[in-house]
Amino acid sequence: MRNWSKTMINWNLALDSSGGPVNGGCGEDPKGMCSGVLTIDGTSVSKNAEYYALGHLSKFVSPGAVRVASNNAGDLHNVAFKNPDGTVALYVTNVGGGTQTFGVSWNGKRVGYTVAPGAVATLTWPSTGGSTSDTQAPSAPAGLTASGTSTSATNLSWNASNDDVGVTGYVVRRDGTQVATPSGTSFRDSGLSADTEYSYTVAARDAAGNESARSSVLTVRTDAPDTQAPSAPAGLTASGTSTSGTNLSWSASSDDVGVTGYVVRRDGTQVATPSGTSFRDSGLSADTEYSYTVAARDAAGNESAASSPLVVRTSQAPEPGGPIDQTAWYQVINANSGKCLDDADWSTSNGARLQQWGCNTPVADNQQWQFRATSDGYYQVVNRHAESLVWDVAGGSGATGNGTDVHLWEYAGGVNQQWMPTEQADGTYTFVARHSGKCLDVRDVSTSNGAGLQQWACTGGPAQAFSIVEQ
Ligand SMILES: [Ca+2]
Ligand SMILES: [Ca+2]
Repeated sequence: MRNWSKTMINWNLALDSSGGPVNGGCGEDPKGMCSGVLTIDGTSVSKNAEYYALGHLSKFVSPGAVRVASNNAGDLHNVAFKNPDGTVALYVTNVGGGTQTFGVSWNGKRVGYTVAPGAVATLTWPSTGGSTSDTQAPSAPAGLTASGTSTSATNLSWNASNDDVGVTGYVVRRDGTQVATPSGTSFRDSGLSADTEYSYTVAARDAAGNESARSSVLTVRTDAPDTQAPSAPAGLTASGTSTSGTNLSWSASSDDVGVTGYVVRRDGTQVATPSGTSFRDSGLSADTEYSYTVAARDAAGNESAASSPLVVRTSQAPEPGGPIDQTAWYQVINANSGKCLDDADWSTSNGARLQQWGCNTPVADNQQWQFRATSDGYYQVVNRHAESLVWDVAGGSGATGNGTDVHLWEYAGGVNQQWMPTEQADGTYTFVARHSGKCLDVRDVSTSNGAGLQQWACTGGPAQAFSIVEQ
């Protein structure tokens, strides 16, 4: 069957174990030349290769089938047939002594299979709808049109073709070169050059590979690039300006194609690219002037001239004072432990420990503190027993790490000796060190007498919250 034969005859249905009986015609070695579908040895019946060949081929290869291909892949001898109904059968036999695994690729798909030594297998594929007898090409596609053409792409569409069996797809050619084989009646061609003419044709194909005549040629010219910048934004204004932020807004620009967004610059540096006509700038310093401009952009990257600059001055920080009376003395009580901040051991020396301790009754001087304004909302915090000593982050202005000890030291104007009290919604305060921006914090969230104080990144937790009680 592998060598184009059109039929196969097995002479012997059943022979004995020595290949007989024979009546000549089997050559010198009857057993080597004649074999039956079955071998009968006493009461034992065994099936020979012919048995399986007959079974597989008669079941899967129909009358009128054509041989497609055949090869010997090592010990795997094979032959494939295409049946009149379009189905395909692949017959494989393993003539070697070991198990063989193989793969078959067909129509873009792949299948793997394993056959034991001496075994045969038949793999079949369904009809693709094509027929070996389809020799008629589809009709040429009509109605080829382009839409949505941009500087770099165009959408092509056309009317479906007809075929005696069935159209399976189309071939799109740009300037005579195939660029796509869509199965449907449209295709978006992209990656084109701007302001350039392209000629398209489309042809239809059927499953047998017959290709129709090409459609009429459609010429498409891509758009010229957008080189015109939008108009400069007008009406730049600021509102809601605080100590640290401001809301900018402006009037929309216009463009020959379309504005896609804006560029906001603060003191000449780009800070945002909003798509709309407003932006809130934040993270600003208090009581500081900033100069803003806004420009518009289109999709091609053309940028307009800048708007007229707008100068915004942020608000001043709150004046020292507020709810804190600078002449009063206060207990400072941790919200987590309920204990009072305390000059440990009534020390009057630099380096004295700042600790928490149960609040004394009557209130002791070493548990009373006064807030004395320095500048910009910061205070030095003075102990009543040792008025020269204030809360001080150990190590000076460079000591900004989490866990750095806060102790008591003579006030010398250092930024590590100044604290900003900020009242929370529940009436407690956080105290932020001026040099580090970190919060006064009871070490290890302790509730014990003698626990020390440290600075730590502000968390909003109760170990960083304190109530102040005026004496
Ligand atoms: Ca056809
Ligand atoms: Ca433009």
